[in-house]
Amino acid sequence: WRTDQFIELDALVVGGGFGGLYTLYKLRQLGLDAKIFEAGKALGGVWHWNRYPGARVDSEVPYYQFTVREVWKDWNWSERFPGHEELRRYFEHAAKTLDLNDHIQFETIVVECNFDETSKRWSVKTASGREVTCRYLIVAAGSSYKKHYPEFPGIEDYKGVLLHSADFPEEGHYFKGESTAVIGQGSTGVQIVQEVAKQASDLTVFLRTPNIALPMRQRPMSAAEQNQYKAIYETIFAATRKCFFGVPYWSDGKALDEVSEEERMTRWEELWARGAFAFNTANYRDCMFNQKTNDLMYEFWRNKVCARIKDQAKKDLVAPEKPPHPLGTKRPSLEQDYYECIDQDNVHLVDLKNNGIKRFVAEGVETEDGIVHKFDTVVLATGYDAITGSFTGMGLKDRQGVDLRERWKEGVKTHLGMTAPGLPNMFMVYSPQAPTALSNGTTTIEVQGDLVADMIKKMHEEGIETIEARPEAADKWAADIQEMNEQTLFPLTNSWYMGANIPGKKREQLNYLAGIETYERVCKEAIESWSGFEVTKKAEA
Ligand code: NA7
Repeated sequence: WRTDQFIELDALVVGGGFGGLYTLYKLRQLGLDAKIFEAGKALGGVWHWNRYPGARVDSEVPYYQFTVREVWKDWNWSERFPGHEELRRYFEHAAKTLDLNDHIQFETIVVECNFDETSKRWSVKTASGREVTCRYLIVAAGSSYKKHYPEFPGIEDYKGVLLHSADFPEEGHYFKGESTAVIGQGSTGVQIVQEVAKQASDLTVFLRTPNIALPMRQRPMSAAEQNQYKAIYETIFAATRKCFFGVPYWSDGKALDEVSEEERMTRWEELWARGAFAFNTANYRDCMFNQKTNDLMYEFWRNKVCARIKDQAKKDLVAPEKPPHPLGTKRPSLEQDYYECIDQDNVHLVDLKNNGIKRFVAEGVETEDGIVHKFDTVVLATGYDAITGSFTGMGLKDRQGVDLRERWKEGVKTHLGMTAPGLPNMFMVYSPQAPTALSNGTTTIEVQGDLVADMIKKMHEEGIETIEARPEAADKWAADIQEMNEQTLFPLTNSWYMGANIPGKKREQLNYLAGIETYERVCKEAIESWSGFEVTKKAEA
């Protein structure tokens, strides 16, 4: 099928990251002729594109992997939080084990998708002019694909090396002895600082909002340790679907004011020592709802962090007395020695809130105080048009020929975070209005991949030709999410969870907020009776 010939598929999956590969596996298990189109040269999705030093996953072993037995039984990770090279090797292992390699076409970018009313099939065009048709179109193009390049004046005049974190040269970049800048301190910027501070002669961090980073507690993992736990992997994986965040961390169900200060401090020390996202996901049940509870968490965090920084000015910037935003309403990074790196003499902070970037010049960056900071290399860790950018950037047209980008301009509309009005037989995985960024990625992906396969199987069993989200169901799904959001502290923060990191993008909660277990249950119930769907049977077509 890798020829220039016109081909007809049962299903086309767009994207070769975790979401695409898992869905391909599920659809091929149903006996469908399913294929992947992937923009990159290899599998991995974000792990294919993100090659900056220190790029690693923030979900710990064993949660961030396929739960398919054939894949995990012979695979062991080297660290609790695996790095990007190891993740890419893992994708090769998974695709080989599941025998999927012959069904993936790389360097193939989808630029337009139209639904043909006569054949009831999608017609998909690629950047190279290729066209395929498919009965089912599955978009698994990722939450962090469309890079955000802020419009800094004069950036084209800069003569040094300019890199976006998701666009590093394959051979890497040698920072040793260089004068380097990093703009942005989201999860990516925090990871980069920890590596580059140890290599560059000097590193300047342009900081707009400090990251309320949590302790990672990285450690090596032996095969013996993992093999021992494999006996209960199936139980562990089942548990990931039964909890809110897709990892088995549970709040003890109490609100903060139901416990004594002593009990609280004991619990917080324990969560802190555990590392990963334990501190914000296994905390008191009101931590994302109650400002006072969240403020106390921040105070605990700040005391821990300040004890690790000697330089008072730096302390004031990365751990200010007043919280920059409620803890957890922006994606916290996980860090090992970030604050020690920030404290190094060769690391300098520029506080963009008081001294913004005026423009780029040939030698580097000029700040508003008139100082020109000279750099060999500038790294943009400025993030993505997250969660929706990949879905609205592939020329996906609805039945009226209107692009999804237009349709979602005034707000995202999906039913169950997987289907959308006007887009029959189109399914989304790792998508807007699903638990996507607020859950362990692979848990969300497997739940959605299973649900997509269930929907298609049910369609076959019931002789259904098309299913399509009803507009009123999509309105309700969106309204329910925004209503839930209003109960939380999320709206107080301009985060990419809220679509608020991209100028001009509609500000709204982009994630389903009731947790993975509820999400799966609600979706299953709706699919069972096709609630919220327009269903067309073959005979009627
Ligand atoms: P993020 O989390 O969007 O972080 C981007 C960072 O870049 C953040 O600190 C921003 O500051 C900063 N930024 C963005 N635009 C500008 C401008 N114009 N000037 C200065 N600073 C700017 O992206 P990441 O790549 O770190 O993380 C993406 C997610 O991918 C990650 O959480 C994982 O889930 C996977 P701000 O906070 O807006 O003040």
